[in-house]
This record gives sequence, structure tokens and C-alpha cells, in this order.
Amino acid sequence: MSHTHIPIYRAVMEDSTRWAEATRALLTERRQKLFNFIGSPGAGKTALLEALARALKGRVQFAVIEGDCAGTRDAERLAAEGVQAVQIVTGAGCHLPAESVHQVLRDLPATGLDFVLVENVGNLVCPAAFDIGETAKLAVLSVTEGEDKPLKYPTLFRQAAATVLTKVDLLPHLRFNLAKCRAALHQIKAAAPVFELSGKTGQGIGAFADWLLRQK
Ligand SMILES: Nc1nc2c(ncn2[C@@H]2O[C@H](COP(=O)(O)OP(=O)(O)O)[C@@H](O)[C@H]2O)c(=O)[nH]1
Ligand SMILES: [Mg+2]
Repeated sequence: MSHTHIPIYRAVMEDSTRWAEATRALLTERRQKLFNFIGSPGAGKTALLEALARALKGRVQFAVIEGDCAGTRDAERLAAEGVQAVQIVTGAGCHLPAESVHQVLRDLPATGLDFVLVENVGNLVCPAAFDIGETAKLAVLSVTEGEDKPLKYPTLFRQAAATVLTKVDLLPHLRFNLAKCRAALHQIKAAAPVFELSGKTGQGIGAFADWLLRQK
């Protein structure tokens, strides 16, 4: 049995932390905020960003950084909404590396941009474990995933500055219990606000957009 993986893991984490710190410094210097949206594949993260693009138009300038294992579909969806969007392709990578995010951020305009919204690779585990220098992590959970997910993936929900509960337009067709979901978040000591919304109908998007603007 070799133990060499332990120092390698440590070195990777130290390197990652340095890039995250460089990102924090750049954001402070530019007076920009970076939000790291984390949720399962298909949770509705891109639909949420598309709805935000419509809700925030003319109120704030923002760019999007997309993370996926392959393809540029999500960046194209945001570009179609008139948003500057850059896709990072991670291949086998299960989360966005701090270094890649920093390099993309550096190439974004230094002025005239208030927010950078990052859609991390679809996954409730790895993106929660890596600091990318974000202002805040935001947890995205769709009602089709079940109300128990905060109990199973507490690291993400505990760290998140807000939990966004998506696809609430589907609630009449499901047995998803909102009270149980809130109780699960309370149980893991997630103090953050919960926003119930639908990227499809636009319900609840306004309240979440207003909250984001207050983080400016
Ligand atoms: N009914 C409903 N469907 C949604 C909503 N948001 C996303 N979807 C659907 O869920 C699927 C995944 O959405 P997408 O935004 O690509 O999720 P992502 O993988 O988290 O970025 C697509 O088929 C969307 O049309 C929503 O609020 N309501
Ligand atoms: Mg997506």
C-alpha cells in the first residue's frame, strides 16, 4: 500500500487554495462578486441563469462561467439571452478547478461587470469541497430530487449562502414535502434563506434576483 496519494492530495489542495485566494484578491480589486451555483445535473441551474438574465437585464451587468464535462451547450444558452458566457470543459473533472476559473475571470472585463455567475459541474459533492474564491456558494435543488437531499449532502447545503429550490411549478404532480425539506435544512443547521422558484414559469425569480442584487 502506498501513501504517496496523501502528500499529492495536500499539494493539489494547497495549489487550489492559492488560485482561490488570487481570485478573491482580483474580485476585491475589481469590486466584482462571484456566485458559485452548485446542484445536480438537470436541477435547472442553466434555466435559473436564463431566467436571471431576463430578470436582471438593465439592473446589473453580469457574465457567466459554465462548467461541464463536455460541450458548450450551456454557454450557448446564456449567449442566446445576451449574456457574455464562457464554457470551461472539465473532461473527467467532477468540479471546476480554481485555476481555470481564475484564468477565465482574468480575461473578463475588469470594469463595467458587477457579477460573475458560475454554474459548476452538475454534482452535489465535489464542487462543495473546492473553494474557487467565490463570494458565496449557492445550492440549487429541484423538487424532483426529493426533500431529503440536504440530509444526504449536508456539506453543500451547510456552506451555501442560499438554497434555491427549483421547478416548483411541478409540485402539484409530486409528493415533495416543502415543510420536510425546510426541516431537513434546519436539521443540518443550514441557516441560509430558501428561495422557491421556477425557471420555467418565472415564479419566485424576482425575489431571488432582488436578494442577489442586495449582495452587491
Ligand atoms: N418544469 C420545470 N422544468 C425545468 C425547470 N428548470 C429546468 N427545467 C427542465 O429541467 C431540465 C434540466 O434543466 P437545465 O437548466 O438544463 O438543468 P442543469 O443541468 O441544472 O443546468 C430541462 O429539461 C429543463 O427544461 C423548471 O423550473 N420547471
Ligand atoms: Mg446546465
